[in-house]
Order: sequence, then structure tokens, then C-alpha cells
Amino acid sequence: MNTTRNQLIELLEGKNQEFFSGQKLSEQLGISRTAVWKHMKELEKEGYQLEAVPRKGYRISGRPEKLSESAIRWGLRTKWAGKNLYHYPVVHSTQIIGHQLAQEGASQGTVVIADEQTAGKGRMGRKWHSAKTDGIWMSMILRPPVVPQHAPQITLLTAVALAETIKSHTNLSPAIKWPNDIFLNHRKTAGILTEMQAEQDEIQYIVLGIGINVNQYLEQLPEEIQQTATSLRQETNKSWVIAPIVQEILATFEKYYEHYLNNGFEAIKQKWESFGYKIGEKVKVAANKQKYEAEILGLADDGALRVRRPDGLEENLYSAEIHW
Ligand code: BT5
Repeated sequence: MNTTRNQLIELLEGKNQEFFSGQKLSEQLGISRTAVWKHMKELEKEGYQLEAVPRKGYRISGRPEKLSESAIRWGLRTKWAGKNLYHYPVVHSTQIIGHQLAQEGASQGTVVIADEQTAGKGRMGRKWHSAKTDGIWMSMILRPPVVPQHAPQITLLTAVALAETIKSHTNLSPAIKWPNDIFLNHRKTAGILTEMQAEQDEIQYIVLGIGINVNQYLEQLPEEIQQTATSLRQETNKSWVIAPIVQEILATFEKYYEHYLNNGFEAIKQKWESFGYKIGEKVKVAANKQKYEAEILGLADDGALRVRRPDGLEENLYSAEIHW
């Protein structure tokens, strides 16, 4: 992270489409005008289009398509989510870096994002395919003041934020498969991995992993998931710039997270159910070492999945796999 560059982007963003004099920028940033100019050159390398007009100053006229810390920072409308940001071209897993940062004391909302993961993680030791520049592979550090048993509610809340973002960006109709998958046209396009470090009754931190397939066509996905996965590009037939989607995820997430901490889970539950996949339908459930058919009824007040067995018995599931 280069904080001067971040401040510079924030200043220019505040004056969107207006010119900002080099003198003013140098005063506000406390650096020389030559240093301002050097930062501008770096921004251009990152893909910003800058105009420099004598006696008027600088302005940004275009933002980069390539993912970078600055590309996410410019136009990010959040209070804390993603304000502390690390972007890497390639990592094993953004989760691993997230844990390291959290243990070193990184603040709530710190985000690690990568163009490519070589060892992307799913739940329970499964793999998450995260090919180069084709998706959103990110992790965010959270320090929620809730008991560890409520952590799964944060996964559900995240799913709502992802579904809403995908819907508003693409006009598609995403559905959430309990607990953590976002589906488009019956295929998985995003997954969430919530990893927690907790004491008895206190969460130390959560590393919230989000993976979304954005610009792959089906043929570019590994064969083993070609029958089950999809991407935004596959569904819309156009390619998407990553940074604005990330910004919207962060802003939507922050909004719901604060609402959740202040008002509880009820509103999130309702939103979740409005996106809920296969509600009212029969599915195969694997839970508590049993496999059986059941109808999905919705969410319980605490976020458990409510199902009804064929014999009419209703139960709340906290940990289960759903198939059909
Ligand atoms: C998940 O696990 O869906 C959680 C995925 C979380 C990924 C993010 S990326 C950023 C952060 N850093 C990480 O290392 N991870 C997080 P799960 O529900 O267990 O689903 C895994 C299963 O989904 C696999 O067994 C495959 O069947 C399928 N899968 C793997 N990669 C996929 C992809 N790119 N798109 C769709 N399905 C995929």
C-alpha cells in the first residue's frame, strides 16, 4: 500500500471531472510538485487516464480496467470495508494472507485480493479454482462482536450482499443455495468460505473468503466443474471490469453488516429467503451422518436451514450438504 498515492486518488476522486492544481495537491499531500508528478506517472502505469493542463492542473478522465489497489480505492464508497487493501498478482490463497494479517492485528475491513490463486480453498479441504484475472478472489478480515455460534449468520449475510451485487450489476437473477453458494441458471458462480479464530464465547477474527467467477467462459473452467459452474461472462455474454463489482460488494456488505450488528438477523433472513434456491422444493440432505429427502422451508430465526422430512418432521440444520 502506498498511502500518498491513496490520498492522491481520494483527492482527485473528490474532484471528479474537475481539474486539481499541482500546487494544491502538493500542499494537501505535503510532498513536492515533482513528487506529485511522479505519482501521476505511476497512476498512468496502473491504467488511469490523466489529463494535465498547464495552469489548470490534473484530472482523472478514465479508470483502469486492470485490477489494482488504486482501481478499487477510486470510487470506493465505504467507511471501513476495503479501506485497508492489499492486491497481489498471484498468491496461494488470499485466506492464508488474511489469517497472517489478522494475527498481526490488521483492522476490521482489511481486504486481500488477488488476480490468481494457485491453491484456492473451498470448505472442508475442497479446492477452489481461481484462474488468472478471471474472477474475484478476495478475503476480508472481520472482528464482529457476536458469539461464535452466530458466525454462520455472517456467511448468510455475505451471500445476500453477493446476490444483490450480481443482480444489480448484471440484471441476472441469482439464487443462494444454503449456506454459501450463489447460483445463476442452476450453476454455481460464487462461493463463500468463512474461517474463524474464536475463544469460548468471543470471536477473535473471521477471514471471510469470497470467490466469484467473472470473465471465464465454460471452456476455460477446469473439466471437473464444467457441468456445475458458470460465470458472469458465460451468463451475460460480455466481459466485466472487476473493480466496480468489488466496490459494490464491499459497500453492500458493509451496509448489511452494520444493520445486522445494530438490529439483528431478521432483515437479513428475509432478504436471504427472497434469493433462496429451491425453497419449497424437495432436495437430498446429508446431515448428522444420515441421508434423506426433505423439503426446504426457509431459514430459522438464527440462520439454520429449516427442512421438513417426508414423515412431516421439521428440523433445523446447522451443518448439512444439500443435493438434488
Ligand atoms: C466454496 O467452497 O464455495 C468456497 C469458495 C471460496 C473461495 C474464495 S476465493 C478467495 C478466498 N481464498 C480462498 O482460498 N478461498 C476463498 P465449497 O462450498 O466447499 O465449494 C467447493 C466446490 O465448488 C469444489 O469442490 C468444486 O466442486 C466447486 N468449485 C471449485 N472451484 C469452483 C469455481 N471456480 N466455480 C464454481 N465451482 C467451483
